[in-house]
Amino acid sequence: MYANTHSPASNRGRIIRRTRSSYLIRSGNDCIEGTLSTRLKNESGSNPVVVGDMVVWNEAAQITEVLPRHNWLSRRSAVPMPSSYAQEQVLVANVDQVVPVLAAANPRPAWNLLDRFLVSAEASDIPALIVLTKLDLVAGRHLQEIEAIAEEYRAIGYAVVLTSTATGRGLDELKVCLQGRLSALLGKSGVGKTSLLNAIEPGLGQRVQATSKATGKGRHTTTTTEIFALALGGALVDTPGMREFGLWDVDGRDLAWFFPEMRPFLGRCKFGASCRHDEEPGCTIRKAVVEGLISPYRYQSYLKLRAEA
Ligand SMILES: Nc1nc2c(ncn2[C@@H]2O[C@H](COP(=O)(O)OP(=O)(O)OP(=O)(O)O)[C@@H](O)[C@H]2O)c(=O)[nH]1
Ligand SMILES: [Mg+2]
Ligand SMILES: [Zn+2]
Repeated sequence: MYANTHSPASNRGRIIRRTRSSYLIRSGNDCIEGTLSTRLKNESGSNPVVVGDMVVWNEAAQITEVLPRHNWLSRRSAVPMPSSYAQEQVLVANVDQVVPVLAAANPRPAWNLLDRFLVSAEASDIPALIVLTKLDLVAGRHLQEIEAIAEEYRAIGYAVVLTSTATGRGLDELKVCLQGRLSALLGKSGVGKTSLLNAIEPGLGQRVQATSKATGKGRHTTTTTEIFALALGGALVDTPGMREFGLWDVDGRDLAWFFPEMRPFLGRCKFGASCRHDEEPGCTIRKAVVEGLISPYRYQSYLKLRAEA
């Protein structure tokens, strides 16, 4: 149904889905299918309009303007090419929180990928909520390990929810964290992002698919980024699974700042701001790792990202 385009207030809305040739815009209770105006098509940069953007369209249902973004989450373009040609890929804009999702098993949790999401969220000034799901698949020592790691992230200050769509564990707690907010689910293929969406909003019935038995890898069941409104208030952005997440526009010198547990130690290294917190003598960050004040795993993530930045 087309909105009344004569009233200036009505031709504004939010991009809720993007396909190859068109954009689905929600405005109040209406959905409008729009295309890009010639001016926006010619705009430099690869992501003039992304899911979450607030836009204005004209009588021909052409998007003519993108309102300034409050925030956006980007990664380095996954296309393999010389890094000098790397491009920014904006995944989503104007969200209230990002929700990295990891499976306790099948596929195994990718903690470094989680740290990439967290650093990127910190750099974009977007709060993060960590969801560990498929908890029904682990028991005993494996379960204790997952719970211990969850505690480490809580100690840093992140909210962590442990869920299972098979048993219903943690879903009520998750709902409280999602209520009234626009939250973006992020994670590898097959971790259970769409399953969480379906569990929270049973009417949706979005397609999910078993991970490949042979490889344990996901099958990329979700292929488009889309916003789904939640009956409890707020909305979820479901995204296609991501295997890689290269940081975009994060200066190596700022990287430690985006590990919140490192902040209290910054500025006190012997070599001051030029310290890479690697092998330098008198490094307060490495000292904090040795003293058990910073998780060695998080520090390894830091070093890995530092080498890339
Ligand atoms: N045992 C168990 N299986 C789950 C759980 N959540 C999801 N699954 C299964 O995991 C598989 C993948 O789930 P999806 O929800 O499609 O995963 P996804 O993250 O959306 O994957 P992509 O769309 O490819 O990114 C499906 O077979 C689900 O039934 C869970 O809590 N426990
Ligand atoms: Mg999915
Ligand atoms: Zn240092």
